[in-house]
Amino acid sequence: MNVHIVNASTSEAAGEEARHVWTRAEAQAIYDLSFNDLLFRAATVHRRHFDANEVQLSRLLSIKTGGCAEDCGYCSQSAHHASGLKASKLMEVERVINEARKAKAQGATRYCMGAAWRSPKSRDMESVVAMVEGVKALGMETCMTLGMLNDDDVLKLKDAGLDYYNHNIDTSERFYSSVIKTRTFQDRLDTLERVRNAGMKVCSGGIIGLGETDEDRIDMLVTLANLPEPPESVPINMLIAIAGTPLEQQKKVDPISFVRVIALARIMMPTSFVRLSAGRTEMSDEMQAMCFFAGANSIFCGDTLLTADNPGEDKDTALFNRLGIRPMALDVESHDHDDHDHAGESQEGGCCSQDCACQTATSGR
Ligand code: SAM
Ligand code: DTB
Ligand code: SF4
Repeated sequence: MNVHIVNASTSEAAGEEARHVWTRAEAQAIYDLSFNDLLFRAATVHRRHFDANEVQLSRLLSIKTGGCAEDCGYCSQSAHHASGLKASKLMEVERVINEARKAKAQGATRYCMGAAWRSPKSRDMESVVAMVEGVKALGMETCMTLGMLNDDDVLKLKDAGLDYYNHNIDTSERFYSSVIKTRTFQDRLDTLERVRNAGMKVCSGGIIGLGETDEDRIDMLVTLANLPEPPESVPINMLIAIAGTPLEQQKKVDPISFVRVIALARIMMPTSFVRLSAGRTEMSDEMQAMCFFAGANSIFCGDTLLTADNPGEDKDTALFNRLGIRPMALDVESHDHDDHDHAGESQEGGCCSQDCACQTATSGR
């Protein structure tokens, strides 16, 4: 097996360990481990960097719904598909801030605002900037997903104080054009590079269940993990098969394979938040529990994603109580996770000390 180590300049500057560059063969070998070995390894990595009993809560809002010029095969909001969704204009700034206030009261620490655009128009940027500023003033982290950005857009968002920009690569480069024809995989990477160069945090992941192979799933994670800096946030969505879209008849994802993807993401991007994103209404409590064990440590809370259903507060509270999981507080989330070295891999899943939350977490039952 070929193992390449690079000294990424940012790591050198910070005096950190050299960054590992993943090969497909290495990633595939981990993905193919016996399920128990894979989960044990992923959980061990997870505990090194995070409290394994805490999950970060993000809340989504569609600030501009439907009528999108792009043809993403999975999306209810594309004007190319007959999903029956009614298109709406950009939401008023005050309404967005009020919705964010409610989300904060329900425990969300990050507010993610999404627009069904190929890219924002310059006339929209004033409102978008006001939304970022207003939500930040509530003391929440901000995230936006507006499609492709130019240099001017990224500067405006950065100046407004935007914390994260979400822009998913969705699948492997090879499979990308089978799902989306109106833009390229490289277009996505170009926007991610602009966001990163402007100094914002990157949120980028993909969708499982588009008809891709295991190799496509692994290649998607290799691309993300090998970015000059890996995304701080990695959403893994399970396809919500929406009537009227080309993917409405896709067969359901095998839960065990889905958990394998989460585990591999955790192992390859140890300090990133791995978000168990779309598709949770179709997942059993047991499947979600396995995802959390494998290293997922963020979810979208609330009863709606952008246009599709999400489990909602009552179900998630019950799930967290069954599992003894706590919502992550904002200050914990933003601390440097490398400093809190939970169980070292050599300790084979044990924990750092008796006082650590890994030892003291109580069941919510
Ligand atoms: N228009 C922007 C863009 O494409 O970047 C932002 C919104 S878009 C809805 C954000 C992401 O949601 C997509 O990249 C995709 O990964 C995910 N998504 C959209 N529809 C989905 C579906 N039906 N099932 C699962 N994930 C979905
Ligand atoms: C992401 O990866 N998933 C979220 C967020 N980023 C923007 C969106 C999920 C959308 C699910 C389908 C819908 O609600 O329309
Ligand atoms: Fe438009 Fe985003 Fe939906 Fe693609 S995923 S059709 S870009 S809203």
